[in-house]
Amino acid sequence: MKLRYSPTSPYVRKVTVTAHETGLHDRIERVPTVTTDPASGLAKDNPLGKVPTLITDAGESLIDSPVICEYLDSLHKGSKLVPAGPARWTALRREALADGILDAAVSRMQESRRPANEQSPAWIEKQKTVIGRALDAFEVEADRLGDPAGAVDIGQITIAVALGYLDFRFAGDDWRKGRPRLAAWYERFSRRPAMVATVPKDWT
Ligand SMILES: N[C@@H](CCC(=O)N[C@@H](CS)C(=O)NCC(=O)O)C(=O)O
Repeated sequence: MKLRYSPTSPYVRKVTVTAHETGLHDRIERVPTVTTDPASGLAKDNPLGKVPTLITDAGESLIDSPVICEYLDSLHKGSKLVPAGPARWTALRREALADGILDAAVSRMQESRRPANEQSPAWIEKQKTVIGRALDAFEVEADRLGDPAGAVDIGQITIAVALGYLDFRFAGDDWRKGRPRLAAWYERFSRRPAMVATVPKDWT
């Protein structure tokens, strides 16, 4: 398998954490990809021009981190990251909400990189509000997120990656303030080897 990636993408981190947790990391060849460079050939594998994009051993291109993570989950025999039964919907609900934090945070980041006179303060404020509401929802259920050192699911991984991205890009916002249970859960989850091995570094 080949994974087209960029080093700071949180969606790529989510896939990479999943690869570590499922024991598949060594089976994935990593292909650095600059999404804005037409010479990268990304568009041929993913017409949307986004990373992560996974090319399977059969040559099929899989796009979108939920799809790629579910594919990786289908390849191993261990405890499933996308569980069956009622737990499936809890995990997928949490994944979708945490992906929403990522979407809003990436959008805010991109907006803040536009020339100052083209930026929309209202747009940035809207993304902050969305992120705050989603974090508050996770604080409410923080005690039910599961043992951070135990069996893992895709909801937990995506929440942790989203919180890590907020630390990486918006450390000054202090998302922990007023959310002590979520902060405590994240502090423990961050110690998992898969999280430690994938801490984002600022290349840009
Ligand atoms: N929903 C997608 C989002 C992927 C995404 O937006 N990736 C960003 C990098 S953080 C990207 O490739 N952006 C390039 C572009 O939109 O042109 C996923 O979960 O994989």
